[in-house]
Amino acid sequence: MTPSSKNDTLFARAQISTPGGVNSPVRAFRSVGGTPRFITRALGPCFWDADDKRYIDYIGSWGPAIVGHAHPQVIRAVQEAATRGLSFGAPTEGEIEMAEEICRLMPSIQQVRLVSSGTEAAMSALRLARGATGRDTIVKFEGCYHGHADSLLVKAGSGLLTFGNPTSAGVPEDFAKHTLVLDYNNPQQLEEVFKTSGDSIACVIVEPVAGNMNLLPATPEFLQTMRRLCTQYGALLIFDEVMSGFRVALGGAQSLYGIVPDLTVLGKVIGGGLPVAAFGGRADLMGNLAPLGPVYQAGTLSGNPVAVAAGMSTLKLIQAPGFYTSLGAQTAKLTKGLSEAAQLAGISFCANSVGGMFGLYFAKKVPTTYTEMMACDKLKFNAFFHAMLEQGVYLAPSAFEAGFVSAQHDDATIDATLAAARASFAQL
Ligand code: KE4
Repeated sequence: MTPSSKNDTLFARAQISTPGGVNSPVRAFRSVGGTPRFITRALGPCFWDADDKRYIDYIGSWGPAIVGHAHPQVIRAVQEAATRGLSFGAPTEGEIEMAEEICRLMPSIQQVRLVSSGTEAAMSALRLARGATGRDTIVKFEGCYHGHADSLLVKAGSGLLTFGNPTSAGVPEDFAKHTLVLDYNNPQQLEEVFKTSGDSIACVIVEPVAGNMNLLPATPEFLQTMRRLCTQYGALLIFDEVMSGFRVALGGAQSLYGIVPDLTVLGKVIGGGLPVAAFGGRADLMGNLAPLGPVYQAGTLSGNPVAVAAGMSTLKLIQAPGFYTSLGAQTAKLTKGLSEAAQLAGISFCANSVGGMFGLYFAKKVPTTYTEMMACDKLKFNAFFHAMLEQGVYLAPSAFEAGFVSAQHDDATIDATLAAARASFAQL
């Protein structure tokens, strides 16, 4: 980074008034080192930093920018909505339209409630599962992230049952002890745990295509076992599709795997870049929510009309004929090209993709478990990250995050990325 960089100046200034200088930790570049880029504007597949340097963007706001940044139809929808007022604290027709669209696109969702973040959606889904079943124990998987609600900031504890230990200060042991943390893609372990504790399990929450330990798709057997055991023991299956929803396919991961969850958590794409998230599922479960039932959940800005306008406009654009065929093809072209470039440079590297999300691994083979993922060469990734950044390509600033392609990442954009990769791999 040149000493005169405006990013350095802004970062130094930001750290005075905001912890770590950022409003979400991953943005601080602490995993990869260096100075975060302060973005000034974005368009299509690109954004520009405070030094007016252009980057091809592969985080897309961590998923929401699937149609590309500042899409004219989305911007127009937001502008039109904003002229009618920003927030009313009263119901609007737009919320009905979004709820109907989500239910139509994801048939497992018979009723849905809109909220403002994925964290809020996952937290509410957990409370609903506990309220509907009268049980306290929840099951999650190491490496999956479902937002920062207390019950979910838990890592595998010691011992077979792996009762959780907090991953964050401020989470009481009494909260963590109700969270079982198991191994992703380990159906045998799941079977054992249900045999001993199944009757006390309120729900299993899983990212069906995990994107928060880098990209790690579930095996069909893992999800099928989960579905069977939840049904058998009266536990609820919650698919956290905040990242995979409308990203890996129009119907989300549940449509790819043919699994019907009891509840689904959504976010990111359904807001198109503005704060919209949601949780929904079987109507008999959703009927437990206030004002109908005993499970309380609320939000001042839930279903915000301007945010819903951005989300609805995005949901319309992703239903264009061939949208996912093209998105998947472009993403596969990227990962194939990166693997070829690494091979040319003699670098141990592989890549994977599902729909419009991808994973890059400095390893000999694509990881299928959390342990294999943690064994990937993080230092090599960090060096590659910075070499690409200098070349004007912005990857996720962590070896353990997924990447995202938008509908605007055309052949020229992918080819420019691959040229940057060839130069970057040569430096490793
Ligand atoms: P938010 O509260 O950040 O809107 O959503 C939490 C969440 C829930 N579930 C899944 C599967 C998620 O991926 C997320 C958030 N994803 C991260 C990306 N690793 C958001 C980026 C950030 O934390 O700044």
